[in-house]
Amino acid sequence: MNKIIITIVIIIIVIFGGYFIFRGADQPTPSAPPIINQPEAAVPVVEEKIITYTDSGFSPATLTIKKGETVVFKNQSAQSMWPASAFHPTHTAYPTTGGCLGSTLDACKGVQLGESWSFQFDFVGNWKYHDHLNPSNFGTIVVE
Ligand SMILES: [Cu+2]
Repeated sequence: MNKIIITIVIIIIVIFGGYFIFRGADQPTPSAPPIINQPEAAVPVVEEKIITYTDSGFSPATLTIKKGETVVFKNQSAQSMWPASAFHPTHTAYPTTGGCLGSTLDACKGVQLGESWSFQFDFVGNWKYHDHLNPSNFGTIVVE
């Protein structure tokens, strides 16, 4: 008789114990709010449009950009480079004035190895340019 009572008590303990264990597992654990690790003001990332000048010329030869974007001409050649608007030697194809010889699309000096020169294109069109120091090297900026 005692064994039966003890067995029933053990079964009840196991059932209730299991009930409480599973009930506890079902309850969602409170979680901390996600930590947002971002600066308060998002800084717009401006993609650099780069043209590399090597001994074999400007690369890419034709670069397509959007109006208002800036192109960086990087000199990685053995000589100085002087990016300037077509056409050599007047440099008047790009529709601005006030440059050294014609339009403002003109570096106005030889850009040394490792240096760069940047120009912002504000007019839609196909703008040809060349190296004023070596006019056989040229390229085109397509502004859309
Ligand atoms: Cu020129």
